[in-house]
Amino acid sequence: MQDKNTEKQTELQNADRRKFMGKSALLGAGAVAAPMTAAMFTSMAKAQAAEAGKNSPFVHPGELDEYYGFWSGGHSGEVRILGIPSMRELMRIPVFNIDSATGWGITNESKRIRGEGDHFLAGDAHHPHMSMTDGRYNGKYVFINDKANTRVARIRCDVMKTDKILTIPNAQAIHGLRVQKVPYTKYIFCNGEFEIPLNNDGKESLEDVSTYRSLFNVIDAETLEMAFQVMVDGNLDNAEADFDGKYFAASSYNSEMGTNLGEMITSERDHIVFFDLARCEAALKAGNFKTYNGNEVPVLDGRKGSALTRYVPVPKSPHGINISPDGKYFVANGKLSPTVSIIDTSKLDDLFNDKIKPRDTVIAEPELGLGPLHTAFDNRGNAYTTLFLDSQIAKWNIEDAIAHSQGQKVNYLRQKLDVHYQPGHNHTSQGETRDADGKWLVALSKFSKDRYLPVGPLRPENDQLIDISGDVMKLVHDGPTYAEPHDCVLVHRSKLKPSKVWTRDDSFFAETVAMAKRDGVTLETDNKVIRDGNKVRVYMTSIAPNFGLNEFKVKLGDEVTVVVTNLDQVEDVTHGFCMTNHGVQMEISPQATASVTFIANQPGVQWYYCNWFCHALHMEMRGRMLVEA
Ligand code: CUK
Ligand code: CUA
Repeated sequence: MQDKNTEKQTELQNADRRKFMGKSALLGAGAVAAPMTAAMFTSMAKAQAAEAGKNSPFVHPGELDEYYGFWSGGHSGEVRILGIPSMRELMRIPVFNIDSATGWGITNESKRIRGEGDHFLAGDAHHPHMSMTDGRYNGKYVFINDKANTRVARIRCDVMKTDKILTIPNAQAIHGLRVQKVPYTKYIFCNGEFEIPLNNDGKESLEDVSTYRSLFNVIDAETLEMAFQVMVDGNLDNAEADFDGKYFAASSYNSEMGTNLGEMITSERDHIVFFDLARCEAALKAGNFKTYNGNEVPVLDGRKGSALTRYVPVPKSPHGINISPDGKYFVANGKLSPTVSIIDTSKLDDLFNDKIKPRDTVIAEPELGLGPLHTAFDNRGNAYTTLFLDSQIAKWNIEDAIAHSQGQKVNYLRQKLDVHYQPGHNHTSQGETRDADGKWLVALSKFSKDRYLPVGPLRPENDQLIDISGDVMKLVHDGPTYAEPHDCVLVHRSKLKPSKVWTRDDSFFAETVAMAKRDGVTLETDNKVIRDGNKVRVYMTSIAPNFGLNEFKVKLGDEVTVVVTNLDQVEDVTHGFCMTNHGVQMEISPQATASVTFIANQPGVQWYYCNWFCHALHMEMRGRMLVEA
């Protein structure tokens, strides 16, 4: 067994696609006989070339994109906004990272939001998902997980800033994250991927893993506080919600609860865990929970045999779990099996009422190719599955796959398209909502290899845009991106109405406004220096190309807080504040207030300047701080 596992691992680690193609039979299952050969696909593709999509990827200068794409920035810790179909990067939203341009992690406002995790300078963002109403994007929030430091953050889509971050207790390495789709996003939920002792207090051992658990975490979307957690058997990976408001689902690749690779890939089947939301809420209300690690978060017991969960066995170390936009089917992606498992959502009630067995919910297991990781959907009954090892997207028809599994002679595979290379997630335009429109597919390829000019040993990833509007998928654009787009969502622009300037009563800087009030300062008019022991608060306005204060004095060792209020009303006239030689800078967008605190630890004259280009006299927008020895 160990040898076989080592062999599989070697295959997984070897990222050369050609080698995989040659040795594919070594990777489990043996039978990789797809219903159509590559040559047949080629001739079919040629015959249908006329039926390729008619979407134009060209967005000419001055034109606007049709979709907002929210991209995970992976281990850069940020979220990015791309325009689709141009694939232009429109904005970066710092979340778990420190950002020099905006002062995220430097300003007092961002430090408050970063909260107890402020000392972390890093993060690992994977799954950005927007809040929904009745299964449709509502344009309010985007949520994102931090696998590295077990956190979840929320981005406000009116100002496109992170406004809350929660550290999840009792769990480790938050991975899969999704939102409740129906009736609205009351909850978001996410998975603790790594198994740890439930009371993780240093009294446990590395040998005895019997107390190790993974937790399914349910969070109140509005307060971004923990609602409850559910203890499960096995670990948890990715997650998905139904379109009925009843069930959440999570995949488990390590049902073995192994602690090394060999142990983790022993079983031919792992499972998808389904969670009955109403039963979880009832258990919570009835007080059927325990608490751990000295915190008050209720932990429900959803291990095998519990009424709260059901475990559906699927092959093999499944990864992504995705629901079709008509709400009928969950698709579990086999990863180490060349198949996906289609789970009929209409059978889940019977499963929870013990009228059928878990495997009875799996109505088809079509074979697609090597390394299925994630599946996306159009609005015409087709699914698009990434094949990591084959470096392809498999387009297949769901109803045909079900008919095929019932013995009908139908070909469910529609096309396999080469992507470059090794795709992880893919996502269709609005494909995780009822508004799936079947226009665009983005493949997030983990390797770019030869697709771009070489830039040293570290290469960009490759986000590829595919037109899926016709019968034939057509690759139309290569987009290099920096580490690392695990996942993205494509939201029609009609769903979003971002603010053009801040409103003065925004909660983002409300605490700074309250501080000014305590100091008797009116931020919109006053330019004042207030001394409070060795703390000095410097209040100034900005209006292009002037700061309200041209100079101020402090004493060596003072703790200085500079508060800048940008009085400009004009869209896009953002100012910056940088105090030279102090590692201090920040952005102040129109009508915003921002503040930063530092120690004046160098005697003499220090210039401060505006570092967001704002005016012909931007270079002159500066002033002096005298630090008296
Ligand atoms: S995961 Cu990266 S390829 Cu974090 Cu959604 Cu599947
Ligand atoms: Cu103000 Cu540049």
